[in-house]
Amino acid sequence: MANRFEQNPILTTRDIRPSHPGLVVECVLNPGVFSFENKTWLLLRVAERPVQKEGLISFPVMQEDGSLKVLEFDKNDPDLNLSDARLIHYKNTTYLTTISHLRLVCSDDGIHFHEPEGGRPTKIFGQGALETFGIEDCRVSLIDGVYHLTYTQVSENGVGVGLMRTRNWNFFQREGMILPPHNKDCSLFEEKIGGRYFCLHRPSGLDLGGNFIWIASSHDLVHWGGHHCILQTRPGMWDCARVGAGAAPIKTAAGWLEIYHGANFDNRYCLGAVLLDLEDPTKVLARSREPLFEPAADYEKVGFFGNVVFTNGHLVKGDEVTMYYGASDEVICGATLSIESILSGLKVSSNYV
Ligand code: MAN
Repeated sequence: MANRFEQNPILTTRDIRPSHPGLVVECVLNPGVFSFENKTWLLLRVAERPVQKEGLISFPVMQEDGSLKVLEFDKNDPDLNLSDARLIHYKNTTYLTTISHLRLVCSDDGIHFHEPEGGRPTKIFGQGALETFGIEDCRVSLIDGVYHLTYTQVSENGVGVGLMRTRNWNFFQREGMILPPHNKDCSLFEEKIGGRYFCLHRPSGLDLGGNFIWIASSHDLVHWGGHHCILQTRPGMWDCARVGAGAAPIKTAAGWLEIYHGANFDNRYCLGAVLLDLEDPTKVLARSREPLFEPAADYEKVGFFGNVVFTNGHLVKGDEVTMYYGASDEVICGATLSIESILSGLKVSSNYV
């Protein structure tokens, strides 16, 4: 159903220059995608850390003045837990092994990407107390002629959703945190429905509830209410541990089509589809029983955090979705999918929500 680009992976850590001397790019992943000035653009997530020294683990955190401070632990410290490549647990505190910022690259063919010419700013860093551990996984939605960037803000205060807006990719209006912790995977619908804006988002329930997809509405894209939980995890299935929205929902005659990620308890991340009612997107019409896309190629199975395919960006042209995705949390790949064939796959399992 999906055709991977022959050139995959299309971007690796070797293609990306570190943002500061002394840092190493460990992962380039999970890009937001948009069209601008007749080119395809990716807003990459670039994850970095210092060159690692023997016996130590070190990682940077951003201070409120924008400078980086490197924290360092002895790998043999009994209070240290490094069992997840993405995280450092030390006593009662959790840190990230890398710090991420967002980086712009562009392309004429959608396959070969390079830094834009002409002095345009290419790096977006975290700012302030809610982004000291970095910013991640940006969705880009074009709404009323303005690009809206919803992204994950990480700090010791928790993980939440931030919003920035830009018309020209030169000046960015930062709107701050729009959904407080624990929340991520926020994708905006690109038009109003019944006079209101809508978003999909993913709060995490503690003890009760879980990592489920919710929908909310707003009059200004900053203040959100009218919350409904629309998609839960499914016991025993590929999406039993967590689900989260991908890029902006795609408007089709049958409903809003959303490509979402789901993971099991082994942290194997696959992609599935869900169809929402056109007029009332709080109604789920259908959901994939089997994954639409799963880790199969070597670069999707082995890497910084293997067995992961994760998407938060695509372009749609007629029936074709060109989806960009992070593989193994380390490299960027592309694939094309047909909307018609996703929808006909959903028909087969349409009463299975
Ligand atoms: C989370 C996010 C993503 C990441 C996946 C897999 O859902 O932090 O950035 O790709 O985990 O590690």
